[in-house]
Amino acid sequence: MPNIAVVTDSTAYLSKETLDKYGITVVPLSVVFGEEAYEEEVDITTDEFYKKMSESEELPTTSQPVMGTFLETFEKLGENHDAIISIHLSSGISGTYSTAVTVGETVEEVDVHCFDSEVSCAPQGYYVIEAAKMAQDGHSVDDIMTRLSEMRESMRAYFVVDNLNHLHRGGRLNGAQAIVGSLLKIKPVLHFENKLIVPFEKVRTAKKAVNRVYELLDEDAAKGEPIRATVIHAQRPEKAEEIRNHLDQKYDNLEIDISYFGPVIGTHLGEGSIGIGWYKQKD
Ligand code: MYR
Repeated sequence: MPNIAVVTDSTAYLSKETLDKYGITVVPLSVVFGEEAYEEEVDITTDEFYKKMSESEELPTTSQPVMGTFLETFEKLGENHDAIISIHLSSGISGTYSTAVTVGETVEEVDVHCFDSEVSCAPQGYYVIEAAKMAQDGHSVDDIMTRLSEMRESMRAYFVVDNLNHLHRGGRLNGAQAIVGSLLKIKPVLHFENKLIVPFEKVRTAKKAVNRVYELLDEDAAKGEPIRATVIHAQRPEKAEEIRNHLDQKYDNLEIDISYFGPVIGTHLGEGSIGIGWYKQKD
């Protein structure tokens, strides 16, 4: 039975309980306030981060893990594993994946297989959990990588931000440059296309935007297949709970989680953002 280690980065925002249960290793990204860098959820909690951001005159920035962190992680895991699967946030919004690939190629002790989730947050976490479960069950690297690609076919993530300035300022909003002025006054539904964040549809109010995401979920959920969904929020637990209750009452083929936008992603989306992600589970 192969002994495969699963690595991800902190933007999957997996709970300690999940990390311990599946033996997942996390490489943290950081938020930077002025001269001070904080590894997210190591040096700064999500609550502390949003408080600090709201009080800070200068908005924070983010940084990906340095090569040395990946090297140390891969080499250590290589001591007692046959292979490593390293799953990261979309390569279109961060250099994390490509750093993992570069470092993975230099490590001699162990084969490193990197997977670009083409998304982030809890949807990325779903890939990580699936890979870790399969590794525990003794599946091969090939089987796991094939399943991750299959999951990507049905993975969806839509999100709505309270204020587009964060995304715009951080340079992570694509396909909207020409209309950004007018976009800043409305609430577009955003999603990933070819690894980049682009407006999916322009909607005038946050309520209409969330309703539009319900319609999109409806198209998939109506097929009756088992779906795992997550409501992701940036300091809006009540709203997330309301959406979860709504979805829970409407469908019986949906397993719904609540998750959050932690410091690094919160830097780029801002407080108040809400997202819904889902994928088709194995029958
Ligand atoms: C870095 O500095 O390398 C990190 C950059 C992170 C950019 C995050 C942009 C927003 C991502 C939204 C994800 C929503 C998933 C449902």
